[in-house]
Amino acid sequence: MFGLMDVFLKNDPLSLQKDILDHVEFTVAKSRFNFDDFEAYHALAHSVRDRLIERWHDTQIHFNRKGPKRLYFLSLEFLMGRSLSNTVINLGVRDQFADALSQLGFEFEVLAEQEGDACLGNGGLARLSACQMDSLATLDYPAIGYGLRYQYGLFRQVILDGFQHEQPDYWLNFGNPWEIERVHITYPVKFYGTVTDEVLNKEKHKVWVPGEVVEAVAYDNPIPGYGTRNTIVLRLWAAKPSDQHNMESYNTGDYVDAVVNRQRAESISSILYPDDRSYQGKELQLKQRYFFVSASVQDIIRRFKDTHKNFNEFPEKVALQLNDTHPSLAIAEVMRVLLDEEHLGWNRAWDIICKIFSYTTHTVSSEAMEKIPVDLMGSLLPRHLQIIYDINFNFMEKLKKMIGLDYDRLARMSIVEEGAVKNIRMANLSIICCHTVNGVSRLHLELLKTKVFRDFYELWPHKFHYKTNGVTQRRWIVVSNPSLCALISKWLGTEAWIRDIDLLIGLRDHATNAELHQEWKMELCNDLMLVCTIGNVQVSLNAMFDVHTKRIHEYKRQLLNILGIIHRYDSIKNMNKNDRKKVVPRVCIISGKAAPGYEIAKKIIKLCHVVAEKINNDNDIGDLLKLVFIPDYNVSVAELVIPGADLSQHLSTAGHEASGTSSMKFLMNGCLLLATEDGSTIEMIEEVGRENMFLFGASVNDVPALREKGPALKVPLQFLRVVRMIRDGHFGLKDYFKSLCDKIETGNDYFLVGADFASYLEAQAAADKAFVDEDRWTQMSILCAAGSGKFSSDRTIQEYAEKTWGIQPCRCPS
Ligand code: 26M
Repeated sequence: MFGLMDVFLKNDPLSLQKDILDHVEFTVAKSRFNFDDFEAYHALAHSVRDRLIERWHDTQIHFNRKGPKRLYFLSLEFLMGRSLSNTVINLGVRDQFADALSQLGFEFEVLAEQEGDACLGNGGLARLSACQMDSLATLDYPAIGYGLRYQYGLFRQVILDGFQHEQPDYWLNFGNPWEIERVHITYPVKFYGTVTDEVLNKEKHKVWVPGEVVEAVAYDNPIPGYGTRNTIVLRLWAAKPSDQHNMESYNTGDYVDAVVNRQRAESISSILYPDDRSYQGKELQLKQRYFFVSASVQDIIRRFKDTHKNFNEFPEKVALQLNDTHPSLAIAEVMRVLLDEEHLGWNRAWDIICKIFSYTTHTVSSEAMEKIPVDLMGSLLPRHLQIIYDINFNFMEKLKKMIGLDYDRLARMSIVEEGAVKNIRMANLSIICCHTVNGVSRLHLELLKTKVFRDFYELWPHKFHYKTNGVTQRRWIVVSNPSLCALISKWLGTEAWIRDIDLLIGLRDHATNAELHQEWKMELCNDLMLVCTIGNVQVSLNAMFDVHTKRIHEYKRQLLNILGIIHRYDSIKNMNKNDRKKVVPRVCIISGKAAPGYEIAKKIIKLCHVVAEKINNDNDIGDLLKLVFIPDYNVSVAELVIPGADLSQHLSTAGHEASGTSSMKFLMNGCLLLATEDGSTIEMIEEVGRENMFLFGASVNDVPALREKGPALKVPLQFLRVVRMIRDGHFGLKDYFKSLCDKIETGNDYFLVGADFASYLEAQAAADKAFVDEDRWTQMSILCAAGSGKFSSDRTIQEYAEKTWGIQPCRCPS
């Protein structure tokens, strides 16, 4: 008789070698005596995947046995990056695999480099989803993530002559060892058609007769927890033609055309839309969202019905989290299923809806809130439009009783926006139907309460909360900065902080310890990887590595950084030899993608390149200043850049960044922050102390008055001078940059670049001053890492679990 342990895959070097070689031979189909790095990576990944599957099965069996309330996390975007290193670390088999590989003549790190990024998302929101999945698994929560399996991830950014070009990211080209195709888990998704009334058992029911049906197939991506056997799943849907798809065309005889037509169904899940923060109501995008929502809802209801005879217990077993409004059609879809397919009746169905949905918003401006044209919704999803109208009618009636006939307010709060084009406001739908609305930082909630969602806050103050964002220390320290990870464990005397981030604060006790300082400084100087990634620009290792990486957006003010760099360049040029000796050498790194249609953002990228060209080729400046733009910023680039940064910049105009999460990754890695008091930075000040950061700029409360001043606003002479340099063609292309300069002209400068310039330069000077005092800098750096514990996604997820979702850990025995 086998003991349970005997049937598990073994992790000793010999067994691992055998597994890898078997996969070389039988999965990759290469000779075990002759295979290259890429083939070795695939065989390795498959051996790791076997171990993932084993744990995932155990987890599923355990969850099914216990029957806990489950969280369903709905997000249109997940930025997973690479999986190999993260997986072996979470499984606790990194060193065993590395040993096995070295005996086969391969280096783990080299093989890990073979993997491409999974970029199924745009930016902050999408990477947050990935971090949260890691925390859900690690904290043993019974959760399932749902998303779309786009064939084309976020566009690749290629820079040609300093201009951004977009290229398709056909990421599945070389196969994806991390997914498991579930050919038998498929659901039909309906579109278009008409709604009719039918009588069943003497009761009237709506019946939706679709005009098109597409099939959704599940692809499962296991997500392992760290320090636990629990492994949860991210289920991604892909579209394929359905056998019911447009049957008519076959009967009309044109077989070939009909088959070609069928193939078009796949386009629904083919592309991730780049974020331009203004939802354009494209038909294919709406189709994509409903496709995602419908497949996920069918899967959730099927799972519930497997073990329940009726819906009485549904709210006790199901929590649905909407990651922004993108999946908010799920509200109407669950309502439709409960009404039209389960025949629950309006009141019971509505009662369930109000108990199961929660919503997190990731934006600060009402302009960025999603709207769907009523006409579009009516044609694609006729039944859903009816349901949304019914929800709105009931809400409006109730509202009139509560606030009276305040027509302006009623119009603002209505789900339906009247006007030249009628729109459905997805945020209003979400607030009305969800039990909880979360912001992503304390300041963000304040802005929601007082501005964006004020009317709703006054009506239902109890619905509004915030959960400050966090990031996972597993990926952002353990995977991406192994030497810092070892150092932290050594000084804390334990690795337990990897699961219990609160322990990090223990570093504070050693903040002035000379021995730690020595080791920490070595760690800070560890910029080599970063230098390799910036390639052909020669830089000094003594320089301060100053990093500004995130999506390019006016509100994030990369322009402020570039103007600051021009000012620094200009100042050095005007210095005598003696003064130049006092300049702290800088390597400025900027990286990020601009939305393809966002012209100003693209000009900012070009400006960065022309300025870099000028500075980097000026021999008179030498090592004192370099500017490098790293193309195609993604998770893997971030993993290289963040550990090597000395200073990072977070320059959003106060009140515009809902939270910001890259700052958290830098902070954990002991990088100092130069930042405005915006988003989650405000909470960082409380955790690490103002004296350990370089803060500048207008605060949220100052911003309106500054904007009000218009042309009367005072801006410093240095600012006028650097803008003039661009206007005069100092860096070439003066006509091209004119519109960019006009945007920051006094009176037109919405994001207050000019107003914050003087204070920005002061903060930069303060950073220079601190950098030359090595002990002071090292101590600040230690205190930043020590104080970063609050910004772990473990804390965020625990708050969501306890306060919003009402779920409990369900730990699989190991
Ligand atoms: C919209 C229309 C069409 C296609 C895509 C979009 C779209 C996609 C993502 C719009 C917005 C999207 O994300 C918003 C976002 O990433 N917000 C960021 O969320 C982070 C996590 O909460 C915060 O830290 C950032 O402050 C916030 O900007």
